[in-house]
Amino acid sequence: METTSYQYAKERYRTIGVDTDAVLKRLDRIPISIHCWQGDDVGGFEAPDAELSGGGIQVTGSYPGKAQTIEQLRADLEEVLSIVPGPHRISLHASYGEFGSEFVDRNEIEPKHFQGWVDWAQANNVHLDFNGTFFSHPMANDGYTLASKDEEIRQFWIEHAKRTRKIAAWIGKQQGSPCILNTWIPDGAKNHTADKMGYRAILKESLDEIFTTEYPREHMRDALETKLFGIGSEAFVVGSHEFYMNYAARNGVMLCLDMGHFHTEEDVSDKLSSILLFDDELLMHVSRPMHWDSDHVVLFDDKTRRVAQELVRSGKLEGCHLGLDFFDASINRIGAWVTGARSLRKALLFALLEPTDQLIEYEEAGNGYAAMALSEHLSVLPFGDVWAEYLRRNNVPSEGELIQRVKAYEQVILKERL
Ligand code: RNT
Ligand code: ZN
Repeated sequence: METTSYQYAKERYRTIGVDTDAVLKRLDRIPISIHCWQGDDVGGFEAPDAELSGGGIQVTGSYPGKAQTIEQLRADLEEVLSIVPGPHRISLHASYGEFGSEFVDRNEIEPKHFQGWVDWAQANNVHLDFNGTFFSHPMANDGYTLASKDEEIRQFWIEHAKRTRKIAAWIGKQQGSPCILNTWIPDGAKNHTADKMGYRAILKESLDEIFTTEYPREHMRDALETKLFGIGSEAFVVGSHEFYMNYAARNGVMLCLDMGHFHTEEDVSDKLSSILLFDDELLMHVSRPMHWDSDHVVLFDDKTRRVAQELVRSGKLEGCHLGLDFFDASINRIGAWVTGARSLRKALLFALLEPTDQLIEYEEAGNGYAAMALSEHLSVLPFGDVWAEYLRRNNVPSEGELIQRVKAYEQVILKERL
């Protein structure tokens, strides 16, 4: 039963020309891809003592209860899926395969190592996305992978990349939904580099080789993730934004924009219309950078709202792929996951509740003040009641129930892991 507060909110939005019921239906068809790596601090399951090393990502915090096995990670993900409203996908890293007791190196991974995940995904009514793992590996220790001048290292990672594409296509075919494969490499240097051109030429050559095999679009799609800098690659990142913008445009590959991969003063949302004018799809890594690519839990803040707004306003929301990318080990990891995923959806709802045509009309009529005043009006409409109704329809905990719900799982399940 709809609450009276929702009915009141619906009426308020109706007066500005927004149909909240239609918006809730649309919102309920937008998948958010939940990243597996928030659950175990990007550790993966290649070796019991695998450690995150090299390549500009770092997890801080030691909150108890992190998933130590695939079974635990899946249990945690199932708990998360029961708390977040709407459709979701799960984004897997190659290092999260089921390798059993044998050591399977990155250039040896095969579809069979991910059969368990495909079965699990099917049982849990989610589709999978995939990522190559080009870090936390001895072959990545000197800072270069696909752009390495060492032919053995470069070939090793090319083989990894080729296999991730094959696995992604295999996953997509089985699940009947294209598996989005994101490729991010840490390549770069701490100090200024004389041969930037040389390294970028090598990366281009590696990518050309990797992309020679074509896979059906219904099975898999490639995305390339751009970056400004990382820890240990402060002076030079081979796969910069400009590099991949050009590569993607000329080769028909999708871009992946991570919100933490730009100068902090840059407005990432402003890039979307420039990309989506020429492309119909894009992968977003929704994150919350603080001072740098810090991978904080996504919140319902200005940056997230602006990205959501631009996706909606561009008219290409449905063609874009929304992935989360953060890892906070300083708080309850389930809570981090849940709040990040719910905040992004909240931002999407907020964006969908905007009477965009009216704003454009005001702008075209030269009435800049009206556009400004309407935006301010939107900020005080009963958005929370529409969100609460969405949670109710999806049968997930309300905002007020969240703390208890996360605590209960911690007390029963996470405690056992100590
Ligand atoms: C790193 C990239 C990349 C990773 C994940 C784990 O800066 O953002 O997306 O966060 O692949
Ligand atoms: Zn990312």
